[in-house]
Amino acid sequence: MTVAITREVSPSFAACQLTHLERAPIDVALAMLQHRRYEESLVALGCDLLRLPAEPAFPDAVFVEDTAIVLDELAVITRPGAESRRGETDTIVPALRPFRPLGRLGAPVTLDGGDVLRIGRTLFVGLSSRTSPEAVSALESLVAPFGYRAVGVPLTGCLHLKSAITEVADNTVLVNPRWVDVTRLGRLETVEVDPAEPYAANALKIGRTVVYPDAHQRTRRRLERVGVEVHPVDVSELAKAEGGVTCCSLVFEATASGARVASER
Ligand code: CIR
Repeated sequence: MTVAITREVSPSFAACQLTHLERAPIDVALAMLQHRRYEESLVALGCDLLRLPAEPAFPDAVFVEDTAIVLDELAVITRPGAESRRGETDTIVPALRPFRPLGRLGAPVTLDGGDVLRIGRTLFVGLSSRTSPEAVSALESLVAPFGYRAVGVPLTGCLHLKSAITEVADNTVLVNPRWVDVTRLGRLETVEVDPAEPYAANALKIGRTVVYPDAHQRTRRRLERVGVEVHPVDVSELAKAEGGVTCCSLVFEATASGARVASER
């Protein structure tokens, strides 16, 4: 069973953090509707949805990806880089506990889950404004017992590593080469975003399909040309908050005992 943890859009969403975008008016009711449609897409693709209630005190709490890294063997609770987001992890801990043993990154390191791209047994960690260089070794010390390594990756021009690169099929990544040097990630097949669509590198892979913003039609055609199946979603209001499709969920396989707990809810 595939589980997707999401969190409803906060009523204070318009007060979100912004790093690279100018603040544009956000229609919060529309953001809530788009988010609901996004959740429906996850269910249509076979996920069992675990929706957490909105957090009025945390405008960015819909972006649950930043609060945890869920691996097969454990989940690591992060320490988000933006101070306004630190408290978001408090309700993620009980949500993940039924599914995985938990590790936790402690002060002073900071790390946003959006900076962590797992390819096989390697966790690539974006050295963004949110993630401290020391987070790489701190993360590695938690995951090394399970055979993972962590590798820091420099970034320019974007918020998180997964704004610049995501996995769209086995050993294949979608990348904006202006924001990250993909050769640092080893030998991978690459699809580059259309240069007119710099924000198009964030795709959420579920099975053989990617959930993908319908705003990026040119890059969508590039994905389809290489055989990636695209499930489009309209996330225009979430994008105004610098959120993409990976940011809004934590997707993972439930263990047998986790599956039992989830269905008992
Ligand atoms: C922030 O700046 O933290 C939010 N407005 C956007 C976070 C997006 N999360 C992600 O890319 N993983």
